[in-house]
Amino acid sequence: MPKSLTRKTVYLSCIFLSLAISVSANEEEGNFLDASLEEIMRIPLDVNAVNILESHIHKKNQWMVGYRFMHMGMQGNLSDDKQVSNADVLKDYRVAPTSMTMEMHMASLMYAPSDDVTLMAMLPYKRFSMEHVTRMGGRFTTKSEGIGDLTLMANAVAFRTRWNEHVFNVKGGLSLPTGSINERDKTPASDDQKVAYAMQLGSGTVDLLAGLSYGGLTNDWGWGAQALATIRTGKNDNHYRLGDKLEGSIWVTRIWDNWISTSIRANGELWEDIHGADPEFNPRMSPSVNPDIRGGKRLNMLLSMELYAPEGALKGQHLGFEIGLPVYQSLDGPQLEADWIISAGWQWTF
Ligand SMILES: [Cu+2]
Repeated sequence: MPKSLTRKTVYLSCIFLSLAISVSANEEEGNFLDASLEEIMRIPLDVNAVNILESHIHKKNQWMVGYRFMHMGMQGNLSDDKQVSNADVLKDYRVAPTSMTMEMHMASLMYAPSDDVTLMAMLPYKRFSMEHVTRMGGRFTTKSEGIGDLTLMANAVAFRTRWNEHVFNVKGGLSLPTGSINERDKTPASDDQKVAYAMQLGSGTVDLLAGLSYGGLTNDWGWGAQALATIRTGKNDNHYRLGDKLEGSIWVTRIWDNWISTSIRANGELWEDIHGADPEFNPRMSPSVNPDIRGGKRLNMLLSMELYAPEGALKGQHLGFEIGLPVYQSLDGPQLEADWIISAGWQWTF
């Protein structure tokens, strides 16, 4: 036999063998032809699902439950892209925020009534801690924690290729004001002081969400882009409305095997100042309660890894890890600047 023919025979036997294995593995499901083809094509619609939650879709009648933990550290103040010292902040304000941590536990639930529509609900539990220094040199910390705003969203496929090598979807939804906007804590000025805008757990308003995602996929690579806008409506019970927000991401994923992928992602965020003001705040007390200097923009670079259980008892489970650093920020300030962000998540699709 010529060499090339031998090679072809070997290839063909390999393909046949793997087909046979996947067919026998999927025998119970009855739908073995679809399932085995799918495995060959490896159509992980949710290849980056843990780290970019809103972008993916599910197959008809699939459910997904998920949990994600996020931690963001902020230290020092920026005004535009320039650092501002505490002493400089204290020339204009009686209190300067010096650092802040934000932790979020996010529960998510997804269901696809059809191959073209995926519904999702997300509920965060947030915990904030902010350190301050006063003009007199005193230091104090304020904290808040609790349930944030409930998000309901639908992803609708606008365009897809047969094997989902390219999927383009549009999304819309609502954020409902289930999070408190009346969080309070002890400060040197009062035993019962409302905490800053950024430490309140919700927006207090009904917010509209609208966005687009595109995802592309081969056996070894994934890539995609997403844009998501948050449009706030009306004013909340405390007479203000948080600024509208626009977020965008682009990413490239290397699929190393059917159980592991790694990604690099650029994520841009743009958010406006607060409209109106909570009358309880004196905006000259601290920049964190001055509604006119809360806007900003930021570009983050993030590295992530996702692990999948393609079969066995853990089939359908995902784990994801992501670490990110801001590479550019420009803030209406003085405003605390982000230093780093990490997250870890789990998902189970069934
Ligand atoms: Cu999902």
